[in-house]
Amino acid sequence: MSYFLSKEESNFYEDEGYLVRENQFSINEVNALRHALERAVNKAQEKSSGGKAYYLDKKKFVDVDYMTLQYEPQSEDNILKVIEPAHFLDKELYSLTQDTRITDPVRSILEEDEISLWTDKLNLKRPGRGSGFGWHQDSPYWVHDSNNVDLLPNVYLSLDNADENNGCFRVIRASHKEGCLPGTSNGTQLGGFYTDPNYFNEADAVDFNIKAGSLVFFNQHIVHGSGPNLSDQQRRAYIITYQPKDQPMLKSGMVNNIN
Ligand SMILES: O=C(O)CCC(=O)C(=O)O
Repeated sequence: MSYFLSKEESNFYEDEGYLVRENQFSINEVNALRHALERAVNKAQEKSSGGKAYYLDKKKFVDVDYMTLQYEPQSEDNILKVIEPAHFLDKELYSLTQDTRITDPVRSILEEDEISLWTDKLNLKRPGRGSGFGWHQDSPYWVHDSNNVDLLPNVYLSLDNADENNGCFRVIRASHKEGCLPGTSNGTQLGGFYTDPNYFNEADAVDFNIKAGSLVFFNQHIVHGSGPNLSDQQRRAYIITYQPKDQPMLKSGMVNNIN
């Protein structure tokens, strides 16, 4: 079975900068992936004591084993917000990076049969604690490390049902067309990574009220973000980013071609 994009889907992705494919993974598969995610979280927490901690805008980060851990702000009990990358923490996450439901559409987007992994991250957004992600593009984070910044499509796999209450993923439709946009200049350390609101229109936001097991493919230049999780439900996701074959991964510099 193959999962390449239809012409219509490819055109939609090109025009809008994103594409949703709902219910691609069964609830049994999602449950197994949730376990894999929680195993990865435990491993990352164990490793974190051997890493290097630092603070940006009072937010805690730890670098360990080619991995960056980001913690929830104002959380005294060290709640993890993001683990990047996570594929080497658990074999099920690693296998997922090779799953054709994810990689065939990416091959269509890149118009390449052979692709490699760029990066991947677990976004954990815990009930009542998980903070949001301000509007930003991914490309300004990557432009200095990649020779292919126009060729880094993302895939968001929703591991919980999501809506505005638990901080569903959102994009600004068609905001990917101008490449890297200017960042805000509010004097903070991370401010430059948030997109200047003069360069997009929040009225063009698309909220992904999607079920666990659904996929959102999105362009590395699209402006995206999400609100906090104020609910009592989890809102976990795995985001995987690809590139053409034989290219080094973001953090480790190793090459991880997809079979
Ligand atoms: O998980 C989310 O809701 C947003 C994630 C995001 O913006 C990112 O990881 O760049």
